[in-house]
Amino acid sequence: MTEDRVFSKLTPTILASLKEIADDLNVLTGDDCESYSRDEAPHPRHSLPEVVIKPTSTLMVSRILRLADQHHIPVTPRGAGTGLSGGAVPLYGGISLCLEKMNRVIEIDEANFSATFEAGVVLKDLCSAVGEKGLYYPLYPGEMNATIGGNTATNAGGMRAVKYGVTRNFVLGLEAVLASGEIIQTGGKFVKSSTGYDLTQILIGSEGTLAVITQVTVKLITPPGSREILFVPFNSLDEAIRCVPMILKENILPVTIEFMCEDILKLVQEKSGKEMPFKMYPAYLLLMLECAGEDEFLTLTSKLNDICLRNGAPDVFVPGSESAKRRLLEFREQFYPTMQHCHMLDLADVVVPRSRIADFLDKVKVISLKHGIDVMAYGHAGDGNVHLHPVGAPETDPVRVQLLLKEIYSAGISLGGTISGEHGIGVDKKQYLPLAFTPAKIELMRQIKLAFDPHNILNPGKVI
Ligand code: LAC
Ligand code: ZN
Repeated sequence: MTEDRVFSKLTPTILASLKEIADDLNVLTGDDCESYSRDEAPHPRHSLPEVVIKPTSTLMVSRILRLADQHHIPVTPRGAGTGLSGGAVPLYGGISLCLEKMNRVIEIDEANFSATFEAGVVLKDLCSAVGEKGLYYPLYPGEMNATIGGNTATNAGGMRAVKYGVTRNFVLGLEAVLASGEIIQTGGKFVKSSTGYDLTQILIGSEGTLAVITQVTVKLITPPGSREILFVPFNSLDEAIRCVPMILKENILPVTIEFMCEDILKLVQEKSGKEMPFKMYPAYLLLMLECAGEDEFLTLTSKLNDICLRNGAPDVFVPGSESAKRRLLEFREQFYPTMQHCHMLDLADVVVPRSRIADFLDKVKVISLKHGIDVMAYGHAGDGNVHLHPVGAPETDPVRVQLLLKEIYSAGISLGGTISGEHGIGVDKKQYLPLAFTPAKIELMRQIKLAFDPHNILNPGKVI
């Protein structure tokens, strides 16, 4: 989409109509809009919406969109604002449509192992609601305060993708509102469908550019057994990464396989004032297993122990108590919040076939040296999703960082990967999309966008 589109400004008359639709109580203007001008992306672009509206029903969303479409007012949908690619930044002002008040549990269907939630339900509440019925939603994109609507809009992934996949693998159906105000239902409480184009899947990951997701129906499972953790040190990152395919080849499917280096662990120690519970080594794999009982745990641990020691691990740490496990996971969860205060210049979340992570990281090392910019790496080793932080003085020329990132993305693509594994394109990675997609594919995406949103009012300036 071209950047020179002209949108209408909100007039007092339109604002009055919006207040009539949404009720004064759900409308913010002026300084109250400040925190809706950004999300949690590394270099947030602040762009103030002219108004923030917090609808309380799908019908309200529909009426707001119909009005916005008629007057050509841009609408930026938003959940909890925890996105990392600038997807919720209202680039052209207009309406920030925040779905946080649409937070009702619509239905938990125990017979069909499914549940339907309004888009503003946060994961924490989703999990406890299904937990009360003895059911379980296994995905964990890392932020329990994120909304299920936001997770769906970005196709959030996270640490449990090795075993469970990503959001699109657990969404069965949606209710969404088109730019015209039309309300549509897609999919349903069934796992099979060969009935035309899959509109559920096209809306998942569309980052609010095609429709506003108002309800999400998810698949559920029964709660897994106990969760056990192995924390495996290595003398180099290369050795750690090269051990991952060896584990998977042995037919062991951990929930999580994360990789990390001592640089980031030391930073977390320093910033949090908390000691890492284990001796420091240059690199680690963190493995999480789900075990039906003690016997399975012992069998898997002994198998994993052998594989890791055979592949260069000097030791295997098993945190014994629940609190030791929690402490380790908390260390991992502190990576991004810590990096936010450590001269992070950007954040990439390239995904490559998992067997190519080591080759990818070798290439990143060469690119980093060439550009004279350090790059810190950690991420989801079990599914090939690598997080990279170029780091340096805040005054580092952004053009240099962009050139570095362009080469990093190209390297990932050349190994069979793509630009974003889980954070989305938003606005921050839009310029790199042509590296991954041919003009014909981008044109196809434009045509899809046009079919859903002919006047381009939905999250303009994002993705394409
Ligand atoms: C993580 C976020 C940055 O994996 O995706 O910590
Ligand atoms: Zn991640």
